[in-house]
Amino acid sequence: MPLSAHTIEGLAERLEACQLDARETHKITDDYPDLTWQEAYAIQAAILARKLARGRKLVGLKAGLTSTAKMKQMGVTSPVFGFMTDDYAVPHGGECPVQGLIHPRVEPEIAFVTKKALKGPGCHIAAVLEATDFVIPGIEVIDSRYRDFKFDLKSVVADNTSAARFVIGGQPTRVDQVDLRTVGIVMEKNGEPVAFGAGAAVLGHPATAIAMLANHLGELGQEIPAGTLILSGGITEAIPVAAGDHISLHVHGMGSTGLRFV
Ligand code: OOG
Ligand code: MG
Repeated sequence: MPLSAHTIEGLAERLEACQLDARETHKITDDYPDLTWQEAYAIQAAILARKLARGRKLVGLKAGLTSTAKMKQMGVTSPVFGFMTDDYAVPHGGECPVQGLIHPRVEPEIAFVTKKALKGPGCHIAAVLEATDFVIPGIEVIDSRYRDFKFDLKSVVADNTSAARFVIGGQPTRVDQVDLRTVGIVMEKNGEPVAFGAGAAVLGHPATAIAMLANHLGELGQEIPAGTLILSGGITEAIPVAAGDHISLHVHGMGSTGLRFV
């Protein structure tokens, strides 16, 4: 039986309350094992609608579970898509209070900013590169609302793909100035290198993640507007963080960004 609009709204309310109160909950699929992709994305959309109704602004989109390292870590096999609102943004070099988060982890990512709309179906890497204004280093702070950070794909989609905070910074770089497959990254925690990789870890080329997002939105009759910030997904496994940790991400030729957990 498909979930009623009332049930979807109730599940969105539960997940968002857990996010706002920084407490864990059980998976949506524990109660609704037959949850469909459409319903999972409908719950996520209802969470966004709740935030917008309170005056929050949509500031970006994200692809997640786009690297083999991430898929292996979480035991899943395909990418997922979510959003960020203005309250998720941490300033470059700024502080991120851990109060308000449950069990945060950080991910090294390449962020894209578009200068033209991207519309699926049929969106491909060349269209993404053509529509990209610049790329820039980004660190995503993920924080699953599910107990022990364990979930299945549909539950994590409903939970807005664990989105919690993010920071971007460094050198905005044109896509013809960098090879996004071979570009190397190092993420440091308190000065110690903890994650290393190259852009190709993300679906062979991080722009592929943006094309997949455009194709996903195309199925819903939506597009990626010009001027959209998009996180293309963690290049490595996510690294747990706690108050006192300083995280920095260096991307070859694209500068660095970072944040401090307090
Ligand atoms: C889901 C979100 C993953 C990424 O970059 O792979 C993600 C999770 O692992 O909690 O944002
Ligand atoms: Mg991510």
